[in-house]
Formats: sequence, structure tokens, C-alpha cells
Amino acid sequence: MTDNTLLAPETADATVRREDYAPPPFWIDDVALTFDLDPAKTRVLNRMRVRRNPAAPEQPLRLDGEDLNLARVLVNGQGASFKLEDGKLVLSNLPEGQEPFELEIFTTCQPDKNTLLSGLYTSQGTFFTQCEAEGFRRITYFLDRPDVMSVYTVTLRADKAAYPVLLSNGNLIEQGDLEDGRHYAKWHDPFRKPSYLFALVAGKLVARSQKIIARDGKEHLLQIYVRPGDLEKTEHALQSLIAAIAWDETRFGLHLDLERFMIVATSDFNMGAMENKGLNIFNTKFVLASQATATDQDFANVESVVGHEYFHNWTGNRITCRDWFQLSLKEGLTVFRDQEFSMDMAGSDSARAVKRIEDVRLLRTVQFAEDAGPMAHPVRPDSYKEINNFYTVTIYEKGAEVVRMMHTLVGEAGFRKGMDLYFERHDGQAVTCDDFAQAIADANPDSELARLLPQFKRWYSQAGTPRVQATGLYDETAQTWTLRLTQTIPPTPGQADKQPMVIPIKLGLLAPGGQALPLQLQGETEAAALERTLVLTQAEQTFTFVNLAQPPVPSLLRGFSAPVVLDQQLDGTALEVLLEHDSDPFNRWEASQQWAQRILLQTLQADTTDATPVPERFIAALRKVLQDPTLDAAFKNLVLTLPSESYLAEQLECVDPQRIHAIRQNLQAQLAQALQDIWQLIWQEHSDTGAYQPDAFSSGRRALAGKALAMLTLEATRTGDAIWPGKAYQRCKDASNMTDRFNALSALVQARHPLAEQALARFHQMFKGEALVLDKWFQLQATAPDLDGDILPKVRQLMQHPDFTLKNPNRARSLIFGYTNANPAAFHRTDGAGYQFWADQVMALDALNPQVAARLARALDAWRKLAEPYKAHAEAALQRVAAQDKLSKDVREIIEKALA
Ligand code: 0A1
Ligand code: ZN
Repeated sequence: MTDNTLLAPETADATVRREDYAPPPFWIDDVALTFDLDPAKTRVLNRMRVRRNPAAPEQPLRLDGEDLNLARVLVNGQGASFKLEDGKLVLSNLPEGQEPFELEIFTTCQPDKNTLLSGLYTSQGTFFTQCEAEGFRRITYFLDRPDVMSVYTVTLRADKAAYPVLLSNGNLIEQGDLEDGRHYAKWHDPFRKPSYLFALVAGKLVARSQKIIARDGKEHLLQIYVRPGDLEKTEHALQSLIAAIAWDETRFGLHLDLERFMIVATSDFNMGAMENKGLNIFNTKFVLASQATATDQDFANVESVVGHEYFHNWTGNRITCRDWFQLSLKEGLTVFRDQEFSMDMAGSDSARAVKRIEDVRLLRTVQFAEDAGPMAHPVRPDSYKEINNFYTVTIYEKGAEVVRMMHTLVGEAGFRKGMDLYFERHDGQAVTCDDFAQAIADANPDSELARLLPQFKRWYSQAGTPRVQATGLYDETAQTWTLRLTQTIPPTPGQADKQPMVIPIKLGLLAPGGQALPLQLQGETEAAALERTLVLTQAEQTFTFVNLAQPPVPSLLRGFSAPVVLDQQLDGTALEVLLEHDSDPFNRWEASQQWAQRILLQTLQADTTDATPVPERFIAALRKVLQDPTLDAAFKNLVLTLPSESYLAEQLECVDPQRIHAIRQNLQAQLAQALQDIWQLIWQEHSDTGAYQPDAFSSGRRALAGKALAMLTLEATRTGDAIWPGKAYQRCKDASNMTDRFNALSALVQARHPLAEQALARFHQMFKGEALVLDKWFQLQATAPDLDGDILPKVRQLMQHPDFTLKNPNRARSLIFGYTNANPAAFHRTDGAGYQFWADQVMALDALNPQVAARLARALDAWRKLAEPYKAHAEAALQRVAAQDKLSKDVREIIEKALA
């Protein structure tokens, strides 16, 4: 048999539109795949049972394919007439009528040449697949779209010594030896699934296995597969999986539907992890965790990502997306579920609030920026050129907020009823965001959601972050307080005019002394409660509260009840009351952030470059928080964390990143100095966290101790005192866990203390063989504060380090993205050299891995808001990338939007 290598012609960068959706002309009911695995040339035999879709107009069968070598096509065992058009395999003269026919396609591909990490590839001698969103077409010709669902039977054949473990979705039904030292395994997945959920893994792996008996009394085998040296780092992932299974049973009545559930870790992965049916494939970053190598944050991330992928089994796999515009149907809902899971795992109310604050911080720093930039898109986009560019914080995090608002509007029990109805109606189907919202509303016919559903769904169709302005007016004679709320939604690309949204605003009112006040609206006969949710639906609305003997302090948008920017001009006194007394921990934290932001923005807007002294009152209020014995350490740590530079940039029309950095650093330094005595006390009380446990409470203590050490090291570096830097250095040497060790190292690096170099060298020496720790080492250096432009040369130098490679996404992200995305003052240089570096790296990465390159390309999204000379340099760098004619469509889409 000869390989008939047919190269796909350059595919046009066509825009895909949601309104063009049409059902597939054919269904593929069964797929039998046989792989002869060889890194240089893998043979794939694909036997499908195909039938016409009676509901679709008659058309030829056009199968997607990419980078495949086609050897043979048979229809019902006979040679078939076919052609290749734009990379697609087009078959005509197919059997007439509704009868299924057998289509057999034989292709080969080259996994070891696959640097895209999409389709079938090798990583450190092991085969992996990544098929979401459109990677399956790189494995075989197929209708590679999520509404085509099939039952898969997969036979893997490979050399037994090199690939002792052969895995695919579902259940292992057969295995055995073949000639020439080869062996095989046959897997059958009883559930119909779209091609993006297909997976295989083959290599030298070991597993941590555990059998569990689920609520239904059935036994399930859970396995975490890793490379041999990593086995002892899998305990936390396994425990997280067990916890996730139990949680989904309790909270949503959803059980594990497979006899076997496997997680496999790979160090070469474009994203976090992938929910392939029964065979999740994970970035090692979200599986491996040990006290010695992982921080508390890493432990928490493992729990949340293991949960996320597991929860996809129902929200994503059992019910999947009709088309990729519906991506948030599975992602927004699954993020909502993993957030709730992490909160429930965290335990106390305070720990729940801490998780909520962290989630909101991410949303506000990253998603709000996306919504305000050239890539702004609705939670359900209308068009795309490259779907991989739409795995965004808008689809994930804003999508989760939309689900959370539904949850708020129908209540916890109502939401559960809605989920039950969603599964009852749509299990086994590929559906839309409309179907989901309809199910939640239909299960709660008397809810505000049901009443407002068409308007509520604007959250799916309108991009941009709504801005809610709140003003309060107290009437002493009438003893009333009138809250006026207005909403505006800024224009976004392709959407000039917006309609008002449904915005749930959870609120409470506080007396000046801090007591919660009963909430009675005009016209109501009695006070309802101390907290309630107003639903804003108009561009402007007023709500009058009665029986108020004094002007109240409003606590609005509690728990961040809607993803909006809230504009309210509270004075220092009101912020102080909220920070000290609000029963809602989120708004307590928010008061500290509002206050800090106000101080920072005032300084930024002042003409002077002098450092304004921080108001005593602010320092005093923070001191009170730090001394409050009733507050958890994790919460204190968040209160003492200033708004990020990128969040501050969001608040400005014209951005000078260096100035923002300088002013924020200055406030930080003042907090270090003015609260030095407290930081010392905190260090004394929190630095010994005892035997290591990654739970929320002990993590919070370590985080606060780390903050104290950072503050003390910063202050000591300024004054020339040697004690605290010495303690930090010591802790780098002998900490008993990575959190404490890394916090100490980071204290030295962030203070740019002379001991940092030595500490970094030691750290590298200690963790030479630990890839994930080396990522931290690279990233920390890329994010160090810039001194006279020294970070860019450092980053260039680190790219020459023997441990650096652009080919590994984690490594590239830690150093390069660390610099371009997490170190604004070092990246935005007045000479534009940071942007030139960025352009070089975007192009270098694009040749290897367009998905990763396109992520990097987004680092200049906000270039139009930059002050000069940054802006001109940024534009030149963007133009230089745009002028390349060999760009991937991934990068091209991002750059074109940025320049549009
Ligand atoms: N569905 C996965 C994310 C994911 C998306 C695309 C990938 O490759 C391009 C890989 C993973 C999740 O939400 O976890
Ligand atoms: Zn997901």
C-alpha cells in the first residue's frame, strides 16, 4: 500500500457564524478505530457506520481532516469516489436512502512531528491526544463537530516494552499480546459522544488506583496515571477526585456513570486539563502536588481542576454543546459548579468568602479587561475565525457569573430543580444555552427568572461590562432613603447599542454604628429582612426604603451578585463602617479595595509625581483588620492585597503602566513601613504553621505569614536592615514546604534584595529535576520589579538557560508570559523593546504552536489605551506581526482584531 500524501491547500481564514448553523447532513452512529501506534508514522483505520440525516437537505458527505495522509477510502467494502477539497474529504455517489452504510478510511499521521499539541502527539515518549475543539480531524477524517455523537470502539496496538499502558475512553474489553513484541488493548465506550471527547494515551506510565463504592452500591475504579517518578505526588488529586464524586452526588444527585474513571498527566499540554469521557488528560501542573514541590495555591488548583473536569462528565459530556458558539453552556456551568465545590470544600463561611473574593478578583482583572478590549465578545459569541481563541475568561468566568445570577434569582433549591429538569430533558443530547436557561426558568415558573427570561438572556448576547451607578438620597422628614440605580453598557466591537440587562443587586443597609437595618420598601407593610435582592431591569430605577431614622450606609452588590462595575461615591466614613461591620465578608473586603483604589487613583490623577502620604485613617482601619482576632488570616491577607496594576489600568482612559506601578509600589512601601510593628507580630504568630496540611485555614495562615515576611523584607531593604532579609534567606533554605519556601524566596526577589541571587541559585540547585518547580523559578524572575530596565535582558538571558525551551507550553508561559502579562512596568518600556521582544516571541511560537502563540498575542490587547510613547511602539510591533504572511489563523485573528 502506498501512502498518498495529499497536502491540504491553505484554508481561507473564513469567519464562522452562529446564524449559519445547520444540522449535519449525515450521522455517524458507530466508530471503530484501530491504531498502530508509531511515533514517526501512526496508522489509523477508521470504520464508521454512517447514515443520512433525514432532517437535512441532501448533500455530499464532507469530512474534516488536517495534516493527514490518506491511503484508502471504502464504502461498504468497495472503492469509493472521493476528492479532497480545502483539506476536506468529499464523498459523493453514496448509497441512496436512509440505510446505514459502512465507510472505511485508512490514514497515517506523524505524532512526533506534531508540535501543535492538538490531535495525536508524543510527549516524553508517551502518546497523548487533545481533540477539543477541532483536533480529532488531525487523527482521522470525520464530521468533527459536537452535534455528531457516536459510540466508539478503539483498538490500540503498540510495542509492549515502549508502551506498556494502552488507554482509551470507556471500558477495557480485551487485551493481549501480538507478534514482534507488540500488544493490543480494546476499549469500548458505551456512551455516545462527540469526537472532541475522544482520547487515547499510550506509554510507560504508572497509576495510583482506588476502588470506591458509590451511593448506588456500584464499584468504580479510579486511577491517576503519571510518569514513574511522580507517583507519590498523586495522592491529593485522587482525594480530590473522590471528594468531587461525592459532592456531585450530594449537591446535584449526579452519579459516576462509568465503571472506570482515569486521569492521566502530561507535561506538554496547551491548557489546564481536558474532560475526555472516562479518560481525563491533565497538564501535570493540575495533578501533581506534594508538600515539597507544590504551594497551597497549587493544591487548591488541583482540587478545583480535578473537580471541574469530573463535573464535565454531566455538564459537557452527558449533555454537550450543539455547536461551539454554545461553549459556555458547558464551561460557564462547569466553572460555576467547580467554584461551588471549592467553596463547599473550604468549609467555614469565611473560607467560602475568601474563595469568592479570589474568583471575583480574577473576573475583574482579566475578564473585565477582555470585555473592554478588541476581543470583547458575548458569553455566546456570534462569530469566530479560530474557535481555540474563544476559550476565554468571558466564556468561562463571565459564563459562570451568568449561571450564578440564575442561581441567585431562583434560589438554591430552585436551581437544583432546574438542573434536574435540564438533565431530564436533554440527557444524551447536544443543546444550546437557550435550552439551559429555559430549563432553569421552566422549573421555577414563579421566579423572577421565568418572568424576565428573554431580557435575562441578553447576558448571553450582549458583550461589555455593565456599569451601574448608585446614588442614595436621605429624606430626614419622611425618614426614607431612596436608592437610584442606573445602568449603561459600553459599546463593544460589532455591538454599538445595548439594551438594559437584568441585574440582581443583593444588598443590606447599615446604621452608622454598623448594625444591620431592616429593609422595608415603600408600599410594603412590613420589613422583609436584613438582606434582599433588588432586580434592576431598566436603564434607571429608584427604590425607596422607609422607616430609617438616620441616613444608612448602603452595602450594595453583596457577594458580587452581578458581574458589573458598581460606581458609588462612598466617603471614608462609610467605607470604614463597611470594612469594620458589614455582615457580608465580600463587601467588607470590597470596602478596603475601594478605599485603596481611591487613594491610588487620586495620586495617579494628580499632576505631581511626588508620593502622596497615605491617609492615617486608612492605615488605622487596616491595622484594625490585622488585629481583629475574629477574622481569618486568609481574609486579612486579601484585605491587605492592593488592587492589581492591571485592574487599576482598567479604571483609566489613558494608561501609563510605569506610573501605575510606581504609585502602587509606593503605597505598598508605606503599608510596610507604617504597619511594621503589626507585621512583626503577625510573623511571630503565624510563621510556624505546624505539620503541613493544605486546607483553607492553614493555607490562609501561611499566606498571611508570607505577606508579613514580604512586607518586613521590603521595609528592611529600604532601610538597610539585615535581619528580615536574613530570615527570609534562612527560610528559603530550611522551610518544610514549598509555600513557605517560595514565599520567602519571593520576598527577597520582590524586594530586589542582594540576597535574592544567591537564594535563586540555591533554589535552582535544589529543584533541578522538578519541572513544575523550575517553572516557578523562571516565572518569579520574569515578574521581579524592574530596576533601570534590567528585567528584559534578564528574560533574554534566561531564554538561553539550558532548562528553557519554547516547545513546552508551561515553560514558555512561565518565562515569557510572566514577563509580558504579569510584569507591566517591565514590559511597557519607553523604548518599546518589550514589545519588540513580544513580537519576536509571538512569531517564534507561532511556528511551533499557534494556540499558545495566540494567547501571547493577546498581551497587547489594550494597546490603544496606552499613553505615548508606549502606544506608538506597541502599534509598530503589532504591525510587524501583521505584516508576516505565514501567520496561523489563530494569531492572525487576534492581531487583526487588535488593529481593527
Ligand atoms: N474543556 C477543557 C479545556 C480545554 C479546551 C481546549 C483544549 O485544547 C485546545 C484543551 C482543554 C476544560 O474546560 O477544562
Ligand atoms: Zn471546562
